[in-house]
Amino acid sequence: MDAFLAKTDPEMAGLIAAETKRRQEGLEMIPSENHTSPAVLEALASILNDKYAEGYPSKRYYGGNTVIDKVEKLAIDRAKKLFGVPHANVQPYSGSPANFAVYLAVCENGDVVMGQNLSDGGHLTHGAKVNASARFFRSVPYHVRQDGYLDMDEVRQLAKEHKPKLIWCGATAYSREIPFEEFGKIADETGAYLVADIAHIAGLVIGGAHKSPAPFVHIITTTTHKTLRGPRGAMIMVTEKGLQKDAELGQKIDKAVFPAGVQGGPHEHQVAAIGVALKEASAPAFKEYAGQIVKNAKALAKELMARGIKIVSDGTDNHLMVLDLTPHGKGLGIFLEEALDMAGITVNKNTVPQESSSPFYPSGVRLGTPAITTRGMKEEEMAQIGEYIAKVFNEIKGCKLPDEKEERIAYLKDSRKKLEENATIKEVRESVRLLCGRYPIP
Ligand code: DSN
Repeated sequence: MDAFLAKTDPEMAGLIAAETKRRQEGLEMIPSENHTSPAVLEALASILNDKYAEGYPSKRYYGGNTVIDKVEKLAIDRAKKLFGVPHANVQPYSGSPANFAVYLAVCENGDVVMGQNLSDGGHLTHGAKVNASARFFRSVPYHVRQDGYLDMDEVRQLAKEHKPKLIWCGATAYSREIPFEEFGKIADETGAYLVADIAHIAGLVIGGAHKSPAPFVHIITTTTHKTLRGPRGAMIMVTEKGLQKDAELGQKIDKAVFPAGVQGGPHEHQVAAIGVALKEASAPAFKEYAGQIVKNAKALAKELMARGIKIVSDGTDNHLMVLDLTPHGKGLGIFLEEALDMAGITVNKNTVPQESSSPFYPSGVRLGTPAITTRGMKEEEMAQIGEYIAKVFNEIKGCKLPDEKEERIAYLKDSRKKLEENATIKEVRESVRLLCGRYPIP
């Protein structure tokens, strides 16, 4: 395959080669990313890309879908078995359209919806102010407590007061186990649909490293490319509990994905690759992988805290952690993200609970272990990586983000220049390169 691209489009082939090199020589620690297997990528780059298949297996609006029907059915059956659910839709292009389809399936314009507040670790599509979910529905956000854990008393009180049609549980920057059972009780008490968005933890759920939401919620959404280690894509599943609440829920979800929602023809190459990822995730080795992700995250958090870095909720139960840099000044996330990038460690700046700065200049950094665990790294390497991160952090902790916009841009430009010449960061970069050399990406 590579040989064709190098001939027809050497410029693009060169860029793909450069990104491969970057990923091989650096530590990918954005917790929503992973390194997919060559088998998943092979399915993704297959001839299935060429087929239109609007509709669902045996109910298509185009001819020539006998093979495609089998592909989609196989992926659906694997999803149902692995997650223990009676209904699965594997067509969502990605997480945001999947979540939007859920709204279309169960809500009317103006209904009340509840989700975890954005700077408390929630996702944009769970009712964040800037998102369509807050434009078409009345969003009532819930929060984490001062200790960084979900405030379930607040969730119950808000649900009783506002009677939401739908409650989201699941997050994008939350390092503790999601109490699905308690959410389930609150939804039952108030009559709401409960949806678990397990995009971040799907692989942990399958691998037994996080409790499954299936017995407690009505609907589960997930992307397929994070801890699940598949292609970019998403799934929506309806649980037994969901069908008990509404026997038509499966059909409503399917209709909301297509034709009522934001999608047209399904990406069947992506569906096939999801099927391959689900098969990989059903192997015993995946259970070990999921367990190791969590062990690694715990080891890394311990090392960072021992080196004086504050972590929201003082640790982690899953694959990620949010470093809270507020004690050293507000808006430092961008400095640490950029300095770590220079050192070959890829993370993302992130807001922290009770954020005192802004989403573009937040006071935290989010990082995690799914991708580095895929490469085979274990606790020993986590201690090393913790040391590297702490060393880089020491180089930026004196930075001060100016309040004025123009001043900020000039200050960032200047600090970038200084960091590029920083001897400690250069030294860490070299150590990272050596470490990565011992752990090839798949
Ligand atoms: N962008 C994803 C993440 O990084 O968590 C969520 O959509």
